[in-house]
Amino acid sequence: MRFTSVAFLAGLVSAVSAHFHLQYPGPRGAFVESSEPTFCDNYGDATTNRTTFPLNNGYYSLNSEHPTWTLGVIISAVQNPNNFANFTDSSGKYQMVVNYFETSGEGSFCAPINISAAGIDGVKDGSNVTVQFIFDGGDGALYQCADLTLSESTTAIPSDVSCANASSAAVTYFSSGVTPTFSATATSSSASSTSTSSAADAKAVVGVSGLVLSVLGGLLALA
Ligand SMILES: *[C@@H]1O[C@H](CO)[C@@H](O)[C@H](O)[C@H]1NC(C)=O
Ligand SMILES: *[C@@H]1O[C@H](CO)[C@@H](O)[C@H](O)[C@H]1NC(C)=O
Ligand SMILES: *[C@@H]1O[C@H](CO)[C@@H](O)[C@H](O)[C@H]1NC(C)=O
Ligand SMILES: *[C@@H]1O[C@H](CO)[C@@H](O)[C@H](O)[C@H]1NC(C)=O
Ligand SMILES: *[C@@H]1O[C@H](CO)[C@@H](O)[C@H](O)[C@H]1NC(C)=O
Ligand SMILES: [Cu+2]
Repeated sequence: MRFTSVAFLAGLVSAVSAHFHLQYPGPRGAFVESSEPTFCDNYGDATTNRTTFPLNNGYYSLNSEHPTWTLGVIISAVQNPNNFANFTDSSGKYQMVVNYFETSGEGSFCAPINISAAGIDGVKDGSNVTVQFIFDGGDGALYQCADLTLSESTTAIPSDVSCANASSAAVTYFSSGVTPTFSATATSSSASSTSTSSAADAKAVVGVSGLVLSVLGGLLALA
């Protein structure tokens, strides 16, 4: 139907400029859309205004501006992680604290995160850690970071933070350790702005592939 194809094209066009915003825990600095394809939204260094965040029963909240998206969360126990390698273990694997999953729906998304369950070295009550959210809504991998101090005794999510899902779409997790093939359409023009966050590092996180097909498939399914 003509209507369907117009909606489909509109989806593709809006995907070009839309991204995601981490709401809670708060990111390192104000959201900069053009920098989101780079390490930590191009905030290279850890902040000192860390969020006290639950070790066991936390929630994270984000806003998706894409209709279909993939998310994973990696963690570093380095005091000032300023490059992707600081989020890997001694064998070079990314330390996942939320395994990659796919879902759909624009707007708020708020889900549990149990940081201790990941069993990462050096991650315990009182640890300073950084979590990096890796999101792909069809225009390439996007990154936002939050610097935390973990606590066993803090509440799951502050009462003044909204925790709601805009959509009731099902979440499909990839198997543990599996990295999805992300869209390769991201611009990496700003990747050289910090020497510690090269495009090569970013590709190492998301894998190298031109498979926009799975994203197109998702959009088609929605249309
Ligand atoms: C930390 O401070 C920076 C700079 O003022 C601010 O942009 C950021 O939102 C703060 N982060 C948190 C989690 O409060
Ligand atoms: C955690 O980070 C804060 C602020 O950056 C720092 O003052 C504190 O000493 C750190 N704590 C530990 C256990 O490293
Ligand atoms: C963090 O990364 C830097 C740069 O690669 C490296 O020199 C440093 O040893 C890393 N820190 C830790 C604790 O792994
Ligand atoms: C979080 O994980 C820890 C360690 O696996 C477990 O003991 C605890 O019950 C979990 N907490 C929640 C709220 O799921
Ligand atoms: C949002 O959806 C996720 C995934 O289904 C779920 O784990 C989470 O509990 C939901 N959040 C709320 C606030 O219901
Ligand atoms: Cu986008």
